Amino acid sequence: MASRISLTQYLVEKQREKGLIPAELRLLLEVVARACKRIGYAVSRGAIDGVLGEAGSSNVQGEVQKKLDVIANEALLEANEWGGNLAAMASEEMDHPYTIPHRYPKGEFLLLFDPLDGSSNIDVNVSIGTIFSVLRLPEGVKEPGEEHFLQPGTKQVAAGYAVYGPSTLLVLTVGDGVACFTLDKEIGSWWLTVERMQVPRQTREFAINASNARHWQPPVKRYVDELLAGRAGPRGTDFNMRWVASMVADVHRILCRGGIFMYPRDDREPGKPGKLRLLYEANPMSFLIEQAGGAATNGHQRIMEIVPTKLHERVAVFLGSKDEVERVTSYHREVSR
Ligand code: AHM
Ligand code: MG
Repeated sequence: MASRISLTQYLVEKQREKGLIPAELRLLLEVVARACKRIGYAVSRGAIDGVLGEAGSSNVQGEVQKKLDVIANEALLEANEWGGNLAAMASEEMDHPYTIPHRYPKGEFLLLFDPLDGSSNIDVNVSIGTIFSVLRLPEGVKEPGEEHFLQPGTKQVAAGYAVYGPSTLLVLTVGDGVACFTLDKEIGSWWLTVERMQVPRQTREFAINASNARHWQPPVKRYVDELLAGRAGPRGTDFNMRWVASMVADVHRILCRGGIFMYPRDDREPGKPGKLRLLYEANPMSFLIEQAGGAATNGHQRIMEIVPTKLHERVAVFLGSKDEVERVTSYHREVSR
């Protein structure tokens, strides 16, 4: 049997050979990966364990929580609170950050997550996932508060996601490229299955929820109309469209074969800058995409350079193959000029 590289070995090598990550970060990532195994297991049990359907509660953004949203959130909190590597955690499903209970030692990292992304797909057996991001607690801070999470994405020291699909995958960056691991459910190990994911610069595939087309702003309309015009239009080629409605699944496809993912700001609720959350979704995905050679903007600026002003901040997202992200961003800039 060809020798395989496990997640542990991959991380130990990053720590030892390249000095890229401290031991505490390695341990933290292993715990996150373990929690993802647990979540993947709960997801796979579905109706057998009665975990489908609504939990009967809402989160801070007023969205109805599914039972599995709550289970996944708990799994991440429980797995990560005692390890001694974290100062606090923040989640899409919790109003405020979760500080590490006093009975456990505190570490220097902050963990942020969307415990179960793709809520509309939970009950219909379509791929969903967990997205996470790791920041460092600013130096000198003893008691972490909400304000310490408000760091731009460029400060992330690690980010990744798990996809609960036909295979359970973990896609990870510690700032040295993007690696993909596949869960071997019999043995319980994550095996390295793609060492360096690369997003092709060009693409002929795009992802957007087109049911919102009537609310789009002019630069997005212009860009998508040009794609839809196909060979006869200004782009002179036919484009294909895909929309899973699970960001993890859409981004994973783009990491595998290219494409552009868009969730723009639109005119439905003019005060709301997009649907997706900057800290739990846009930043970790932007870090991964950039590490794989792609680009990510909010139409005007690089997502990872946005300085957040609140924990649950939302943002417009254009990410994926560089040439396409640059094109749609330039259409926005033309309008603002
Ligand atoms: P969620 O975190 O509540 O699941 O919402 C985020 C999801 C993304 O995974 C996906 O890209 C998007 O919402 C789909 O939105 P829509 O249903 O409007 O197409
Ligand atoms: Mg989400």
